[in-house]
Amino acid sequence: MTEYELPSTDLVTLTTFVLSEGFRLQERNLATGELTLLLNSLQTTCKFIENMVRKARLINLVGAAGNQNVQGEDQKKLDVLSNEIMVKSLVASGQTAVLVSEEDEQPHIVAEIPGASAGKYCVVFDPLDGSSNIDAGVNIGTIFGIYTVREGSTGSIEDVLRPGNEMVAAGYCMYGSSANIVLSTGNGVNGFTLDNAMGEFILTHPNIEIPARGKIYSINEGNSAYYHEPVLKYLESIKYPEAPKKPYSARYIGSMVADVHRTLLYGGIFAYPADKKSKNGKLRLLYEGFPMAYLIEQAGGVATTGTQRVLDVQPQNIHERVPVFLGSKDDVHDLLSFFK
Ligand code: AHM
Ligand code: MG
Repeated sequence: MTEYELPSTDLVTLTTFVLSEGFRLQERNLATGELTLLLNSLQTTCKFIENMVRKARLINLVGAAGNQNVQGEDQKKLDVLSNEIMVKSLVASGQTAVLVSEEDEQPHIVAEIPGASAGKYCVVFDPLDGSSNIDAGVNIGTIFGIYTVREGSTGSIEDVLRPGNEMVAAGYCMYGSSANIVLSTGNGVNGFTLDNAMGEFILTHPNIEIPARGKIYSINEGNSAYYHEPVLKYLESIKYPEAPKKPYSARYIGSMVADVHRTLLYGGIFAYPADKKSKNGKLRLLYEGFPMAYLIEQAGGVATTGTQRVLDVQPQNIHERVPVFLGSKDDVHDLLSFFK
């Protein structure tokens, strides 16, 4: 008997995978090695943040940073540090033109940064999502979406005020019991697990397909008092179904990355709806809604605001919010039937 088993898939690292994806895109004249360089830079960034997250309690990186971000939320020390790591690394990659971060009010226009050389990609990101879970050691993550700069542009806010269906790639890294990068470059979704000793992300979840129906619903039900009728009726239908259907289980971590990760693998529905208190819900369109909707659709699921495909929403400003329902195709369609 062996003491351990290798992953059942071929041993492929994220670096190898990204390189071969790059060749595939090049064959279709869609990309040069620049996207490969950018994705490698993001990979390094995630390893760096992962390292900080793991050590946070030991090196006094937990707790508030003492300032607020553009949303008026208290920033944690790790939020601030993760943002610095992302911005520095993405600028240093030489492949970016515009960066939008949850933590910074204004976009970074790379061509305007002294000494920096601009590239052709725009990256929108939440450097460390799930702030309320940071100090408790619960799963958190980094979310990112990538656009190509518009033809002739050297980088401006207009390059990122575009619907998510124009993104060329999206992904997240979850910092949990293991660190996992889940990535799509528009050709399905693949998941990688970090081997800390080797410092390599290994392909462990090839070609993720979300089950057509799940048994789990994931929503902050503490907000029920504010929910609109369709959401309340839908929740009632899955909690008190007609026999022989069984009630759904509730799972809610409060970190979008972790809740979406589970939804991708197990199926079901994740929601942060609009309600009587927040007319667009809580999640941010550009760097939470779009990347996750992109991944869910690439995995065969559905992501909607209740009235519109999330990826088709036209952003008006970089920090706007969006109601989100995403997950298994059949579950989201059931939800949508209550909006008709
Ligand atoms: P954050 O970007 O400040 O961390 O907020 C986003 C998070 C998501 O990860 C999660 O889905 C949601 O906020 C949870 O909100 P709530 O605590 O209201 O349920
Ligand atoms: Mg966030």
